[in-house]
Amino acid sequence: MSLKKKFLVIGSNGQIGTVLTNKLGEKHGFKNVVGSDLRAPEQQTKFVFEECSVLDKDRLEKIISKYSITDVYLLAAYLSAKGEKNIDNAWDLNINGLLNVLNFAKEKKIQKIFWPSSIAVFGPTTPKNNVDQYAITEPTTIYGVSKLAGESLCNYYHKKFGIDVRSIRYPGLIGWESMPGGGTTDYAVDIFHEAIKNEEYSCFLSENRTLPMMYMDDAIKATISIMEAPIASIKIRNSYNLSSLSFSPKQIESEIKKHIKSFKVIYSPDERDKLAEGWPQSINDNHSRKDWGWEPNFNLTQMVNDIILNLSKRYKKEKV
Ligand code: NAD
Ligand code: AKB
Repeated sequence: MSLKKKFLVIGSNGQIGTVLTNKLGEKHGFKNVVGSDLRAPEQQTKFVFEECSVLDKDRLEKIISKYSITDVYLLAAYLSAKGEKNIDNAWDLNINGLLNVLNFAKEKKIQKIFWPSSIAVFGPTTPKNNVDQYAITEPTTIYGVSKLAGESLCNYYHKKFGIDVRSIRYPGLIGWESMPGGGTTDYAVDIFHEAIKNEEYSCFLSENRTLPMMYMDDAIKATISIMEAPIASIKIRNSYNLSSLSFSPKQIESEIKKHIKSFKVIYSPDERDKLAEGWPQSINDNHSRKDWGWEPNFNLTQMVNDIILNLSKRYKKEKV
Protein backbone atom coordinates (compact mmCIF):
# COMPACT_ATOMS: atom_id res chain seq x y z
CA MET A 1 0.00 0.00 0.00
CA SER A 2 1.31 3.46 -0.92
CA LEU A 3 2.54 5.63 1.98
CA LYS A 4 1.13 8.76 0.36
CA LYS A 5 -2.30 9.76 1.62
CA LYS A 6 -5.14 9.40 -0.88
CA PHE A 7 -8.62 10.40 0.17
CA LEU A 8 -11.99 9.03 -0.89
CA VAL A 9 -15.10 11.00 0.09
CA ILE A 10 -18.25 8.89 -0.31
CA GLY A 11 -21.33 11.10 -0.63
CA SER A 12 -19.26 13.94 -2.08
CA ASN A 13 -22.25 15.77 -3.61
CA GLY A 14 -23.92 16.26 -0.24
CA GLN A 15 -24.01 19.17 2.19
CA ILE A 16 -20.76 18.21 3.93
CA GLY A 17 -19.09 16.37 1.04
CA THR A 18 -19.22 19.42 -1.25
CA VAL A 19 -17.21 21.46 1.24
CA LEU A 20 -14.96 18.68 2.60
CA THR A 21 -13.69 17.54 -0.83
CA ASN A 22 -12.54 21.07 -1.60
CA LYS A 23 -10.91 21.55 1.81
CA LEU A 24 -9.03 18.25 1.47
CA GLY A 25 -8.03 19.19 -2.09
CA GLU A 26 -6.67 22.60 -0.99
CA LYS A 27 -4.74 20.93 1.82
CA HIS A 28 -3.39 17.81 0.11
CA GLY A 29 -3.67 18.54 -3.62
CA PHE A 30 -6.76 17.85 -5.73
CA LYS A 31 -5.08 14.93 -7.45
CA ASN A 32 -5.07 13.14 -4.10
CA VAL A 33 -8.82 13.50 -3.54
CA VAL A 34 -11.49 11.30 -5.10
CA GLY A 35 -15.17 12.09 -4.65
CA SER A 36 -17.91 9.57 -5.23
CA ASP A 37 -21.68 9.67 -5.18
CA LEU A 38 -24.68 8.12 -6.89
CA ARG A 39 -24.52 10.59 -9.76
CA ALA A 40 -21.92 12.97 -11.18
CA PRO A 41 -22.19 16.52 -9.76
CA GLU A 42 -23.70 19.23 -11.98
CA GLN A 43 -20.59 21.38 -11.81
CA GLN A 44 -17.11 20.34 -12.92
CA THR A 45 -14.99 19.41 -9.87
CA LYS A 46 -11.28 19.99 -9.28
CA PHE A 47 -11.00 16.52 -7.71
CA VAL A 48 -11.50 13.22 -9.53
CA PHE A 49 -15.10 12.02 -9.45
CA GLU A 50 -16.31 8.40 -9.63
CA GLU A 51 -19.97 7.43 -9.78
CA CYS A 52 -20.59 4.64 -7.26
CA SER A 53 -23.03 3.47 -4.61
CA VAL A 54 -21.42 2.66 -1.27
CA LEU A 55 -23.62 -0.44 -1.35
CA ASP A 56 -21.84 -1.68 -4.51
CA LYS A 57 -18.90 -3.42 -2.84
CA ASP A 58 -17.20 -4.59 -6.05
CA ARG A 59 -17.18 -1.20 -7.72
CA LEU A 60 -16.08 0.50 -4.51
CA GLU A 61 -13.21 -1.97 -4.19
CA LYS A 62 -12.10 -1.19 -7.74
CA ILE A 63 -12.08 2.56 -7.00
CA ILE A 64 -10.09 2.02 -3.78
CA SER A 65 -7.54 -0.07 -5.65
CA LYS A 66 -7.39 2.18 -8.76
CA TYR A 67 -6.46 5.28 -6.72
CA SER A 68 -4.60 3.49 -3.85
CA ILE A 69 -6.99 5.09 -1.36
CA THR A 70 -5.71 5.26 2.23
CA ASP A 71 -8.40 7.33 4.02
CA VAL A 72 -12.17 7.09 3.50
CA TYR A 73 -14.67 9.73 4.62
CA LEU A 74 -18.03 7.97 4.55
CA LEU A 75 -20.76 10.62 4.32
CA ALA A 76 -23.48 8.80 2.37
CA ALA A 77 -26.55 8.41 4.60
CA TYR A 78 -30.28 8.92 4.94
CA LEU A 79 -30.80 11.79 7.38
CA SER A 80 -33.53 12.05 10.02
CA ALA A 81 -36.60 13.34 8.14
CA LYS A 82 -35.95 11.35 4.95
CA GLY A 83 -35.17 8.25 7.05
CA GLU A 84 -38.59 8.32 8.74
CA LYS A 85 -40.17 8.05 5.27
CA ASN A 86 -37.83 5.22 4.13
CA ILE A 87 -37.11 3.05 7.16
CA ASP A 88 -35.73 -0.02 5.35
CA ASN A 89 -33.60 2.01 2.94
CA ALA A 90 -32.27 4.19 5.77
CA TRP A 91 -31.15 1.14 7.74
CA ASP A 92 -29.66 -0.49 4.62
CA LEU A 93 -27.62 2.54 3.55
CA ASN A 94 -26.61 3.73 7.01
CA ILE A 95 -25.53 0.29 8.26
CA ASN A 96 -24.51 -1.77 5.22
CA GLY A 97 -22.63 1.19 3.69
CA LEU A 98 -20.63 1.46 6.91
CA LEU A 99 -20.03 -2.31 7.08
CA ASN A 100 -18.68 -2.33 3.51
CA VAL A 101 -16.13 0.34 4.38
CA LEU A 102 -15.19 -1.21 7.76
CA ASN A 103 -14.59 -4.53 5.99
CA PHE A 104 -12.24 -2.88 3.46
CA ALA A 105 -10.20 -1.69 6.46
CA LYS A 106 -10.34 -5.17 8.01
CA GLU A 107 -8.99 -6.59 4.73
CA LYS A 108 -6.22 -3.93 4.89
CA LYS A 109 -7.37 -2.27 1.64
CA ILE A 110 -7.64 1.12 3.41
CA GLN A 111 -5.97 2.54 6.53
CA LYS A 112 -8.32 5.02 8.17
CA ILE A 113 -12.04 5.83 8.20
CA PHE A 114 -14.07 8.88 9.17
CA TRP A 115 -17.74 8.16 9.77
CA PRO A 116 -20.06 10.77 11.32
CA SER A 117 -22.69 10.09 13.92
CA SER A 118 -25.24 12.66 15.09
CA ILE A 119 -26.94 14.23 18.10
CA ALA A 120 -29.86 12.06 16.90
CA VAL A 121 -28.41 9.16 18.95
CA PHE A 122 -29.97 10.94 21.92
CA GLY A 123 -33.70 10.86 22.61
CA PRO A 124 -36.45 12.07 24.90
CA THR A 125 -34.98 10.21 27.92
CA THR A 126 -31.65 12.06 27.57
CA PRO A 127 -31.25 15.23 29.69
CA LYS A 128 -31.93 18.31 27.56
CA ASN A 129 -28.90 20.41 28.41
CA ASN A 130 -25.14 20.04 28.60
CA VAL A 131 -25.56 16.41 27.51
CA ASP A 132 -22.66 14.27 28.68
CA GLN A 133 -20.69 11.96 26.36
CA TYR A 134 -22.12 8.94 28.19
CA ALA A 135 -25.70 10.19 28.66
CA ILE A 136 -28.63 7.86 27.91
CA THR A 137 -28.96 7.03 24.20
CA GLU A 138 -32.51 5.89 23.44
CA PRO A 139 -33.21 7.36 19.97
CA THR A 140 -36.75 7.49 18.59
CA THR A 141 -35.94 7.89 14.87
CA ILE A 142 -34.61 5.19 12.52
CA TYR A 143 -31.82 7.63 11.73
CA GLY A 144 -30.83 7.83 15.41
CA VAL A 145 -31.19 4.06 15.80
CA SER A 146 -28.91 3.45 12.79
CA LYS A 147 -26.37 6.02 14.01
CA LEU A 148 -26.26 4.38 17.44
CA ALA A 149 -25.79 0.93 15.87
CA GLY A 150 -23.13 2.43 13.58
CA GLU A 151 -21.28 3.83 16.60
CA SER A 152 -21.27 0.35 18.15
CA LEU A 153 -19.97 -1.16 14.90
CA CYS A 154 -17.11 1.35 14.81
CA ASN A 155 -16.20 0.59 18.41
CA TYR A 156 -16.48 -3.17 17.80
CA TYR A 157 -14.29 -3.11 14.66
CA HIS A 158 -11.71 -1.01 16.50
CA LYS A 159 -11.60 -3.28 19.54
CA LYS A 160 -11.73 -6.58 17.63
CA PHE A 161 -9.70 -5.82 14.49
CA GLY A 162 -7.76 -2.67 15.44
CA ILE A 163 -9.51 -0.61 12.73
CA ASP A 164 -8.64 3.10 12.92
CA VAL A 165 -12.17 4.48 12.58
CA ARG A 166 -12.87 7.94 14.00
CA SER A 167 -16.23 9.56 14.57
CA ILE A 168 -17.97 12.66 15.87
CA ARG A 169 -21.59 13.29 16.69
CA TYR A 170 -22.25 16.33 14.52
CA PRO A 171 -24.93 18.76 15.65
CA GLY A 172 -27.11 20.38 12.92
CA LEU A 173 -24.77 21.93 10.34
CA ILE A 174 -25.21 25.25 8.60
CA GLY A 175 -23.22 26.52 5.66
CA TRP A 176 -23.67 28.69 2.58
CA GLU A 177 -21.71 26.64 0.02
CA SER A 178 -24.05 23.63 -0.15
CA MET A 179 -27.65 22.63 0.49
CA PRO A 180 -28.74 19.99 3.02
CA GLY A 181 -30.76 16.90 2.12
CA GLY A 182 -33.55 15.50 4.29
CA GLY A 183 -32.60 16.59 7.81
CA THR A 184 -34.57 18.17 10.66
CA THR A 185 -32.06 20.99 11.07
CA ASP A 186 -32.20 21.97 7.35
CA TYR A 187 -34.37 24.98 8.25
CA ALA A 188 -31.28 26.79 9.50
CA VAL A 189 -29.78 26.73 5.99
CA ASP A 190 -33.01 27.39 4.06
CA ILE A 191 -33.79 30.44 6.22
CA PHE A 192 -30.73 32.34 4.92
CA HIS A 193 -31.51 31.70 1.24
CA GLU A 194 -35.14 32.76 1.67
CA ALA A 195 -34.16 35.82 3.74
CA ILE A 196 -31.87 37.07 0.98
CA LYS A 197 -34.06 36.12 -1.99
CA ASN A 198 -37.60 36.78 -0.69
CA GLU A 199 -37.29 38.40 2.77
CA GLU A 200 -39.79 35.82 4.03
CA TYR A 201 -39.51 32.24 5.30
CA SER A 202 -42.00 29.61 6.43
CA CYS A 203 -40.28 27.63 9.18
CA PHE A 204 -41.11 23.96 9.81
CA LEU A 205 -39.84 24.01 13.39
CA SER A 206 -41.54 25.90 16.21
CA GLU A 207 -40.01 29.21 17.14
CA ASN A 208 -38.48 28.14 20.47
CA ARG A 209 -37.16 24.75 19.33
CA THR A 210 -33.56 25.12 20.52
CA LEU A 211 -31.07 22.63 19.06
CA PRO A 212 -27.29 22.12 19.07
CA MET A 213 -25.95 23.56 15.81
CA MET A 214 -22.58 24.32 14.20
CA TYR A 215 -21.16 26.40 11.35
CA MET A 216 -19.85 24.26 8.48
CA ASP A 217 -16.34 25.78 8.76
CA ASP A 218 -16.13 24.49 12.33
CA ALA A 219 -17.52 21.07 11.37
CA ILE A 220 -14.89 20.70 8.63
CA LYS A 221 -12.20 21.86 11.04
CA ALA A 222 -13.32 19.20 13.56
CA THR A 223 -13.45 16.50 10.87
CA ILE A 224 -9.94 17.18 9.63
CA SER A 225 -8.57 17.64 13.19
CA ILE A 226 -9.87 14.32 14.49
CA MET A 227 -8.50 12.53 11.41
CA GLU A 228 -5.08 14.17 11.84
CA ALA A 229 -4.87 13.63 15.61
CA PRO A 230 -2.23 11.14 16.84
CA ILE A 231 -3.77 7.70 17.19
CA ALA A 232 -3.04 7.57 20.93
CA SER A 233 -5.17 10.66 21.54
CA ILE A 234 -8.34 9.02 20.20
CA LYS A 235 -9.75 7.43 23.33
CA ILE A 236 -13.41 7.11 22.30
CA ARG A 237 -14.08 4.79 19.38
CA ASN A 238 -17.85 4.89 19.14
CA SER A 239 -18.29 8.66 18.57
CA TYR A 240 -17.28 11.93 20.24
CA ASN A 241 -19.78 14.58 21.37
CA LEU A 242 -19.09 17.86 19.54
CA SER A 243 -20.53 21.26 20.30
CA SER A 244 -20.35 24.96 19.47
CA LEU A 245 -23.74 26.74 19.23
CA SER A 246 -27.29 26.25 20.50
CA PHE A 247 -30.10 28.39 19.16
CA SER A 248 -33.80 28.42 18.29
CA PRO A 249 -35.39 29.53 14.99
CA LYS A 250 -36.53 32.74 16.76
CA GLN A 251 -32.95 33.55 17.77
CA ILE A 252 -31.59 33.05 14.26
CA GLU A 253 -34.47 35.13 12.89
CA SER A 254 -33.43 38.00 15.21
CA GLU A 255 -29.78 37.73 14.09
CA ILE A 256 -30.78 37.79 10.41
CA LYS A 257 -33.04 40.82 11.06
CA LYS A 258 -29.94 42.78 12.11
CA HIS A 259 -28.95 42.55 8.42
CA ILE A 260 -32.36 42.39 6.69
CA LYS A 261 -34.81 44.51 8.71
CA SER A 262 -37.91 43.60 6.73
CA PHE A 263 -37.33 39.83 7.11
CA LYS A 264 -40.45 37.93 8.23
CA VAL A 265 -40.77 34.36 9.48
CA ILE A 266 -44.03 32.42 9.62
CA TYR A 267 -43.94 29.43 11.95
CA SER A 268 -45.79 26.32 10.69
CA PRO A 269 -44.24 23.39 12.55
CA ASP A 270 -44.64 20.00 10.84
CA GLU A 271 -43.64 16.42 11.74
CA ARG A 272 -39.97 17.46 11.81
CA ASP A 273 -40.68 19.55 14.91
CA LYS A 274 -41.63 16.31 16.71
CA LEU A 275 -38.28 14.75 15.74
CA ALA A 276 -36.45 17.82 17.02
CA GLU A 277 -38.46 17.75 20.26
CA GLY A 278 -36.75 14.45 21.17
CA TRP A 279 -33.23 15.83 20.72
CA PRO A 280 -31.04 17.69 23.25
CA GLN A 281 -30.69 21.46 23.30
CA SER A 282 -27.00 21.60 24.18
CA ILE A 283 -24.07 19.18 24.29
CA ASN A 284 -21.05 18.79 26.54
CA ASP A 285 -18.00 18.04 24.38
CA ASN A 286 -15.29 18.05 27.06
CA HIS A 287 -13.79 14.74 25.82
CA SER A 288 -13.23 16.14 22.29
CA ARG A 289 -11.60 19.22 23.77
CA LYS A 290 -9.37 17.22 26.11
CA ASP A 291 -8.44 14.30 23.82
CA TRP A 292 -7.79 15.94 20.45
CA GLY A 293 -7.87 19.67 21.16
CA TRP A 294 -11.26 20.58 19.68
CA GLU A 295 -12.26 24.24 19.88
CA PRO A 296 -14.84 26.00 17.65
CA ASN A 297 -14.09 29.35 15.97
CA PHE A 298 -17.56 30.77 15.28
CA ASN A 299 -20.22 32.16 17.60
CA LEU A 300 -23.77 32.84 16.35
CA THR A 301 -23.17 36.47 15.34
CA GLN A 302 -19.94 35.65 13.49
CA MET A 303 -21.60 32.76 11.66
CA VAL A 304 -24.61 34.85 10.59
CA ASN A 305 -22.34 37.69 9.38
CA ASP A 306 -20.26 35.28 7.33
CA ILE A 307 -23.22 33.51 5.74
CA ILE A 308 -25.07 36.74 4.86
CA LEU A 309 -21.91 38.22 3.36
CA ASN A 310 -21.17 35.20 1.18
CA LEU A 311 -24.73 34.47 0.10
CA SER A 312 -25.45 38.13 -0.73
CA LYS A 313 -22.36 38.17 -2.95
CA ARG A 314 -23.43 34.94 -4.63
CA TYR A 315 -27.01 36.07 -5.36
CA LYS A 316 -25.79 39.47 -6.61
CA LYS A 317 -23.42 37.72 -9.03
CA GLU A 318 -26.22 35.42 -10.26
CA LYS A 319 -28.42 38.47 -11.01
CA VAL A 320 -25.76 40.17 -13.18
P1 NAD B 1 -26.47 14.79 2.46
O1 NAD B 1 -27.78 14.09 2.44
O2 NAD B 1 -26.41 16.22 2.11
O3 NAD B 1 -25.44 14.02 1.52
C1 NAD B 1 -25.38 12.63 1.42
C2 NAD B 1 -24.84 12.29 0.04
O4 NAD B 1 -24.78 10.87 -0.04
C3 NAD B 1 -25.75 12.76 -1.10
O5 NAD B 1 -25.02 13.48 -2.05
C4 NAD B 1 -26.32 11.47 -1.69
O6 NAD B 1 -26.51 11.51 -3.10
C5 NAD B 1 -25.20 10.49 -1.34
N1 NAD B 1 -25.67 9.11 -1.33
C6 NAD B 1 -26.90 8.64 -1.01
N2 NAD B 1 -26.94 7.31 -1.15
C7 NAD B 1 -25.72 6.93 -1.56
C8 NAD B 1 -25.14 5.68 -1.89
N3 NAD B 1 -25.83 4.55 -1.83
N4 NAD B 1 -23.84 5.66 -2.28
C9 NAD B 1 -23.13 6.79 -2.37
N5 NAD B 1 -23.62 8.02 -2.09
C10 NAD B 1 -24.90 8.08 -1.69
O7 NAD B 1 -25.84 14.52 3.89
P2 NAD B 1 -24.82 15.44 4.70
O8 NAD B 1 -25.59 16.48 5.40
O9 NAD B 1 -23.68 15.83 3.85
O10 NAD B 1 -24.35 14.40 5.83
C11 NAD B 1 -23.22 13.59 5.68
C12 NAD B 1 -23.09 12.71 6.91
O11 NAD B 1 -23.03 13.53 8.08
C13 NAD B 1 -24.25 11.74 7.14
O12 NAD B 1 -23.77 10.56 7.69
C14 NAD B 1 -25.09 12.45 8.18
O13 NAD B 1 -25.83 11.56 8.96
C15 NAD B 1 -24.02 13.13 9.01
N6 NAD B 1 -24.56 14.29 9.73
C16 NAD B 1 -24.93 15.40 9.05
C17 NAD B 1 -25.45 16.48 9.77
C18 NAD B 1 -25.89 17.74 9.07
O14 NAD B 1 -26.42 18.64 9.72
N7 NAD B 1 -25.66 17.87 7.76
C19 NAD B 1 -25.58 16.40 11.16
C20 NAD B 1 -25.24 15.21 11.81
C21 NAD B 1 -24.69 14.16 11.08
C1 AKB C 1 -30.67 15.94 10.70
O1 AKB C 1 -31.36 16.92 10.99
O2 AKB C 1 -31.11 14.82 10.40
C2 AKB C 1 -29.16 16.11 10.76
C3 AKB C 1 -28.62 15.71 12.07
C4 AKB C 1 -28.70 16.62 13.23
O3 AKB C 1 -28.12 14.62 12.20
N1 AKB C 1 -28.86 17.48 10.45
